[in-house]
Amino acid sequence: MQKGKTQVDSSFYQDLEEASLSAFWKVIAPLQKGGSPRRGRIWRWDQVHPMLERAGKLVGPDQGAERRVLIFAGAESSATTTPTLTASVQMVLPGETAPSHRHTISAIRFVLSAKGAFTEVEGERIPMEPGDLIVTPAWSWHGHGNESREPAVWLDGLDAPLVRALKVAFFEPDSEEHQKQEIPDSGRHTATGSVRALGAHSSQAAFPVVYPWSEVYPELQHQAAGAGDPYDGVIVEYVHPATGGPTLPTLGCYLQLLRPGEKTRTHRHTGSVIYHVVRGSGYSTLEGERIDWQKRDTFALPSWVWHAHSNSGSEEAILFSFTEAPALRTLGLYRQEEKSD
Ligand code: 1HN
Repeated sequence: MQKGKTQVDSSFYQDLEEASLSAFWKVIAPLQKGGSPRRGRIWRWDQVHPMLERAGKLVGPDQGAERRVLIFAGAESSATTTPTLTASVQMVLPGETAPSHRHTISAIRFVLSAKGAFTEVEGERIPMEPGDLIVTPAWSWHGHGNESREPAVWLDGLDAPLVRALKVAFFEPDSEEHQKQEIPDSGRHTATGSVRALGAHSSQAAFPVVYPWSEVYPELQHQAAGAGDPYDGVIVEYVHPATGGPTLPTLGCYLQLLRPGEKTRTHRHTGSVIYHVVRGSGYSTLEGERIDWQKRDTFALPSWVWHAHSNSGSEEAILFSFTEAPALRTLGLYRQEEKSD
């Protein structure tokens, strides 16, 4: 064969198509580039909150909506925030219940406001307090209720797009059969988790875990006395209490603090990240684009995008975040790069 550009007559490609075959050299270039989105996105609370209030008047979990959830819709689809993660806000009004169901999609909930509402995971009621993180592992029954006088609002985080892409999404609504099932252990079996500075990872067992704000925040403050991380400021990881590994096999959760004036260095890594501003104000630079944020805003960092964070306010800034990076680590697909600036 001649060296240089391949000469192939067009009937070859037609015949290939009819044989359900495709030529590597015709299709591979875009695949090698990866093709993930490069732009960050932000959902500002002053736009999200009025829409949630309106949804509160229009639909409810008791009127067939199953859950009153507004999904932060990213560039790829209206049901996903990044190609691998879904983030949403959910509101349960006084007296409402969101029926129990289970799915192979794992979820985490970061509570924004609640006084007496609860999530029920595997038959156990977990009361919600602002700043708490509640974990519903894959295939655990979970529903929500609110017997207080205050609306309950939280941020949901799910690995839904990842699970769907792997074609392993299973869903089961609540049933009389499930209702009748005795909970084998009448004692409390929800574990209370804690945080640690960044470290090693391993796999884990599946049971509900709650990380109370009252335990996590003091640990973050304790870490704030140290130097912090050049790329993340002061950061702690929500670790699984049984394994010391990530929050879930597919989702890692973090709480980070940027001290007034603190500006992190720029890096990038595989794994997208959803950030929620718990406290304070500042900005992040994503692929050179500045995104200003303040309390209760939520923003998404696509995979492999250069980023740095800054606290431009005079108080501490606190970001809650979650990422599919644990799944990537397990699969040997995690990588990072530091910018020499
Ligand atoms: C879901 O099951 C919940 O159980 C919340 O509260 C948000 C977003 C996408 C898919 C499933 C819930 C969700 C969700």
